[in-house]
Amino acid sequence: MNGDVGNNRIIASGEKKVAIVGGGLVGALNACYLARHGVEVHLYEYRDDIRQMEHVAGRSINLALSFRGRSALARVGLEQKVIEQHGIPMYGRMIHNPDGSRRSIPYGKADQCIYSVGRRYLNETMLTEAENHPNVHLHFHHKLIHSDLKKGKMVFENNGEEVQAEADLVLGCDGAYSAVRRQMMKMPRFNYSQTYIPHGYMELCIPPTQHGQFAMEPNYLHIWPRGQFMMIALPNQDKSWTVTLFMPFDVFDSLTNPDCLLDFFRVHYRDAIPLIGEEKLIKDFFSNRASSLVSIKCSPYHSSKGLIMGDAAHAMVPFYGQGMNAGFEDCLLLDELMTKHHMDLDRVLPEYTELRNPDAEAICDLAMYNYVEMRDLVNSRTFLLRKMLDNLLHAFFPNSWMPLYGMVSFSRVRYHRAIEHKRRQDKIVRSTVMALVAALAGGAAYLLQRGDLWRTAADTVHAQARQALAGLGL
Ligand code: FAD
Ligand code: EGU
Repeated sequence: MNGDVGNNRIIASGEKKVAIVGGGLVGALNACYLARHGVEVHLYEYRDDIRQMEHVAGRSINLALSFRGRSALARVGLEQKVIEQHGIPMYGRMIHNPDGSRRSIPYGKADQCIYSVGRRYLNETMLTEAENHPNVHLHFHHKLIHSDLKKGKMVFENNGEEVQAEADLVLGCDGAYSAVRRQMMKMPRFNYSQTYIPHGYMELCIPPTQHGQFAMEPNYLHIWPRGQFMMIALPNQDKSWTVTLFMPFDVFDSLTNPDCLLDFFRVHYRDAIPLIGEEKLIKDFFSNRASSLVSIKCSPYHSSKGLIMGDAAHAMVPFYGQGMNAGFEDCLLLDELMTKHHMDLDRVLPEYTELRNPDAEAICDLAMYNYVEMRDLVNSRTFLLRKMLDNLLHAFFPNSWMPLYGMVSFSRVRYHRAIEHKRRQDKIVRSTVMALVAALAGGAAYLLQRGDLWRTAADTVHAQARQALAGLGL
């Protein structure tokens, strides 16, 4: 039907029953995967069936889908459908400067891109695909309230009534505030940490123009980097833009009336005002509330009959556009291990934790690091310079030099390996520059033929080079 790998392998697995808690992005994809293993799949979702809803409240309307997420969709035959029918390619970033000037920086070679996809569309597509399998059963309005992850027992609340269920495996795909994880936290030796950052986010909208067109160049991820504040815009299928404003909660709180808000936008996001429209900006801003951003690490991800995946296991700040992509890659890994161990959960689950934990924690760290970096960025020029330097080196050494964002968004290099690779590259740049500087200083010293001057000169240049490198974020 579609050009994906989509091999319909069915592995006989007896009467095995898998319960998926949460029918969001990761839960829905997991249902597609497990359906192919021939197990009896029951997916329990707290909300209504989004396919039957007119408006869906909640988080980010669109997301950046990159290589990892695409790879995971491909294996259940959904990649082409998603990117061709509902993906808007973004070939680079478009940086908006405070003075209104713009500059684009490509992601790589001409065809390299990430896709802006609607959360709702993605979720619906995966639920429908899952439901096509006779062994998949979807249960909406089911909120997990109790669970026993040793026995595989669950209690749901369904329209005010309690419903009991039992399964051989309970997959917690219930997001950052996971009820399954809450149960795991009662286990001995379960590690957990969470961090709320001072920034919150609010989604605004740039509507289509009068002629029904995109109000900005559509095939870019638009960024307004402003140090303490930042705004990002991703294109929607209906030619509107979802704009996400990131700033500290106290700044959100300080914008108490329309005049404050407009003054703030005139200083920081002047070019966005006519795009959003003054009236709409005021209306949307004051009818919305800023949401918080949390980063969560924990381990292990499994108990005897339970496993947490996606945000439930590794919620991260969104500054790498990887939360969903990492969650989709989780599904890919589980599928690989299920195949490798013929569904033997006693082997699959511990190996899943062992393999996935270092990578999940690595991407949480990378996303947090990027947050700090974006926040402390003095201006967009620094950002630009860094990306150009990275791209330049990549152009010269395409096989060995890969910028970090490339490893993260355009490869399936394990996240923890990407960090190691980045450290090695940084070291190389540093020592190369240092060597150059030392050679220059040495040359100068030779010409001056003054040993004592050489020391001072070399030290000064060395210190300056260090500073310059630090300024570049290397
Ligand atoms: P969720 O999508 O949160 O789904 C969890 C589901 O579980 C929900 O449907 C919920 O109703 C259900 N549920 C919860 N509790 C229960 C219960 N007790 N019983 C039954 N059901 C329950 N990622 C990217 O890859 N690219 C991006 O560009 C990107 N941008 C982002 C921008 C922002 C502002 C934010 C906040 C996040 C962004 N992300 C992005 C991250 C992405 O949204 C998440 O990583 C992704 O949604 C995680 O999917 P999930 O299925 O694990 O959790
Ligand atoms: C943040 C919020 C640009 C969607 C990181 C880039 C993001 C997204 C970047 C959000 C940025 C930041 C990268 C991608 C992506 C960039 C990336 C961030 C999608 C380093 C809807 N980030 N995001 N990096 O390179 O690798 O374009 O809300 F502004 S996609 Cl913060 Cl590639």
